Amino acid sequence: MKLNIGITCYPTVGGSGVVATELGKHLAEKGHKIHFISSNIPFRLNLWHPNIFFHQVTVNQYSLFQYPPYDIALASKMAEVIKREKLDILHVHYAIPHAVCAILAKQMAGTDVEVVTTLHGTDISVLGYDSTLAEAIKFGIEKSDCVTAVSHALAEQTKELVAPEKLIEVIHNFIDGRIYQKVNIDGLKEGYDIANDEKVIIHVSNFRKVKRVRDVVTAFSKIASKVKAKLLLVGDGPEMTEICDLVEDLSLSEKVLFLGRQDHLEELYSMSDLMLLLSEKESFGLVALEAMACGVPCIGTRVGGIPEVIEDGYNGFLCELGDTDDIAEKALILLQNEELLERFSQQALSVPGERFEADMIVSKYEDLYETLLASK
Ligand code: GMT
Repeated sequence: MKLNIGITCYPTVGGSGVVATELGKHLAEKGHKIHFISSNIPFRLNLWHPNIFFHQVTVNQYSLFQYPPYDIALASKMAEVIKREKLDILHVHYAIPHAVCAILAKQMAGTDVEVVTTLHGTDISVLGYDSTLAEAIKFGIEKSDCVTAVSHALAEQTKELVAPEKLIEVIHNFIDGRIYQKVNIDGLKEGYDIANDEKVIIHVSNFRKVKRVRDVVTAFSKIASKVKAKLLLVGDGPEMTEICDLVEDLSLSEKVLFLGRQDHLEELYSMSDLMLLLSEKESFGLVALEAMACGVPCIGTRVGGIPEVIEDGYNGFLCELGDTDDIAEKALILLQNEELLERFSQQALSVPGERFEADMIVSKYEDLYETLLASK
């Protein structure tokens, strides 16, 4: 059955936007009509396809309003698209504000479009320290027709914090194996002035406090005191200045490359030997999966959904949050043993295809949509 599906996500950089956009692209390739409804074209929507449409939400600023009413404008645009495009499904990513807007839009439109909400983590981590949105998050979850979470850890945490009267189905994230694979990196190391015998460690994030980039740099300084290595820091965000200062204080300026936001991460992963993902909150850890698909073992913290992605002692290691001694020790076990590093790299390569393959995960969403529509 070919469906008309609306998708709303945060269009800026971020794993949830990546997953929502990739889902839309894959569904379009399978013949469904996909309507992205958002404030901007999602940054990964870099593909022309006759089944993909984009509906922009614009908010006018009137002096009467102290704050621009974005959520109302979004709900209104959703209602317009639901009616005009006869949407069967409206799939939103994040309860706040998207699920709440979708529920309002469904009422405005007066149709029986099915609202599917996928939780990616920040709703729940925000709730952990700020209860002002608690009722809205609970409402968004309970009034959606179906709710999914990107990891078992997130589903459990949602149950504990929100206690919704709703079943939360787990559908893991996925990556496109056509993009994330080991690619030819001839000349790339040279381009970055990295010697052939130097190990490359990579960290990719939005440099928020929860990503603990300080721990990445601290662990790297311990690693670099034992092996020749460079650290690639990819991304940008609020912690950047502090991290630059730390790199200087630790006299690591020659060894740390700040690459900022980058496209074509598959090339950077392909020249890396190890990824560090040392977050204090992480509902899934999409970057670890991307890195593994390019043959990069990962060291991650035993936090949130990370243990559902990294298999300790098989394609990487799990460490306790903030234990930079142990993290450095585990990294050195790999970096000082070529044979082991190669084995972990091979084992990492097979993970995305086995458990997080795009077609398999996209089919799970299609099944879920069809079940919902059949139960009407
Ligand atoms: O990690 C972030 O700060 C970005 C955030 C987002 O909204 O894109 O990522 C969340 O969703 C991703 C896709 O499901 C997950 O891979 C990330 O683990 C999750 N981030 C957190 O839980 C902190």
